[in-house]
Amino acid sequence: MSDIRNKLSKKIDEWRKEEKLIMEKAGNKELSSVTVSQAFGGMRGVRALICDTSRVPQDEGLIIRGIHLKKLIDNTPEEIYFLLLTGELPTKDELSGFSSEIKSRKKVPDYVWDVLKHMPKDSHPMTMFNTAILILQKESVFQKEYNAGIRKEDYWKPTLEDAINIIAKLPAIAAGLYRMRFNKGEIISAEPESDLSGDYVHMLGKEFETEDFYDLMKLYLVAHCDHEGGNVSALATQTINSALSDLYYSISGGFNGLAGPLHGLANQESLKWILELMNKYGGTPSEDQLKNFVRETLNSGKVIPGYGHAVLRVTDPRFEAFLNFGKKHFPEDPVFLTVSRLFEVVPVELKKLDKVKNPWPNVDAATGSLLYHYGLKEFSYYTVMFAVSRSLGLTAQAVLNRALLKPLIRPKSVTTEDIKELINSK
Ligand code: NMX
Ligand code: MLT
Repeated sequence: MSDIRNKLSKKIDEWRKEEKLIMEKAGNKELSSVTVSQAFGGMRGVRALICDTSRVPQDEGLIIRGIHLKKLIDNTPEEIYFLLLTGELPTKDELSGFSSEIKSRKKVPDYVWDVLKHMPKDSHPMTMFNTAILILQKESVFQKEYNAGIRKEDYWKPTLEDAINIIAKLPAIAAGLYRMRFNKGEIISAEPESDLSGDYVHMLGKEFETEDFYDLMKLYLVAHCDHEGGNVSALATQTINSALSDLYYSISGGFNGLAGPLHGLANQESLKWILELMNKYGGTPSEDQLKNFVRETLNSGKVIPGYGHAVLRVTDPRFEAFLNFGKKHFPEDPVFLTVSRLFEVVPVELKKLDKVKNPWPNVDAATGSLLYHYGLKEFSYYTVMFAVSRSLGLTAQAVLNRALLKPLIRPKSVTTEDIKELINSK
């Protein structure tokens, strides 16, 4: 048994005991009540899920296993994954064992490339990515062991195997489909000894192999890794997973949600919108031009992509991390400069609309400008990178849910008639 399995095994025993005690002492305590407007309104603010990998206080932003993202931006995705899974950053030895294991599982079966090659040439990169994950489903260790009759207490073990296999393969799939979809030439093979960030950069293409782009990739993979349990992709993933569908089914389903413009696709939409703005005014727009464009967008009934949030009520610390990266490396880049200036203008305009609960930027407002700067200009690809990172959190959440023997997710719905009766009954 390698370190992570031993470590998790011990921790899971403790977590199970802790949960039993909690259920005995507080099983009947109320966490949340639900109003009619919450039921009609996307369950916003209803506290009805347990997620221990991370939490998102509305005035602080992402906290991973008790550590604020701000303190983790120099860590590697491998360290963050260990942290998400076990609740602790790895020691040097633990990291070396865990990283070697990931490295040994990188190989993507040829049948994945065969299918991707036959997809329509204009398929969205997220469609290609999710298809690749779904095709890999036949590799699921969980499914094989479930069919062989594994005990429920042990479900987390093959789920962890699926999780590590997925994490190890996704950079190669993501980079390969980038080259395929955007005619960049042959697919580049993984380098056995490279870490996740380095290998992803290497497989995207020679033009990206610089120290600065490596640093951006590392930050990108860390900052998008998890955002508690209630966001669309996390909720969808865990709901699918709760039916004992394996992780391949679960995360490809969750990522179909990430591919929506109100969720992860907002990074594509944000850069597209910024380029339209720059195109309209022929370069870096003035403050008045920015205001006009924001107002025009709002007046036409569209949202400002990259702004607002269902939980946060402050500037997203992930946005701040990316903004600081741009300020350090290329403050005068015209697209990045436009992003920085929009940060001064958009919140002021959104505050004027009383209905917007959070006028501040979220993670998706700056990332596109950074990738664009380094020549990764195909913005329909950006959500794939978000998904590679988010697979860390989603798979870790699933391992924990299996470990804690979480049941089927099945809330109760009511009809509009039921609500009308509520009115009549006062
Ligand atoms: N631009 C214009 N209107 C907005 C914006 C925005 N950026 N954000 C919220 N609103 C509107 C929203 O559409 C709603 O209008 P209506 O009642 O007419 O439907 C109203 O303000 C109230 O919405 P909120 O309660 O503030 O936000 P909610 O929790 O419903 O939605 C988002 C959260 C993130 C979906 C919303 O802020 C939004 O659409 N933002 C733009 C898209 C985006 O950046 N998504 C990425 C989120 C992060 N991620 O990576 O997933
Ligand atoms: C996320 O990273 O998942 C987004 O910020 C959306 C959310 O948390 O609701």
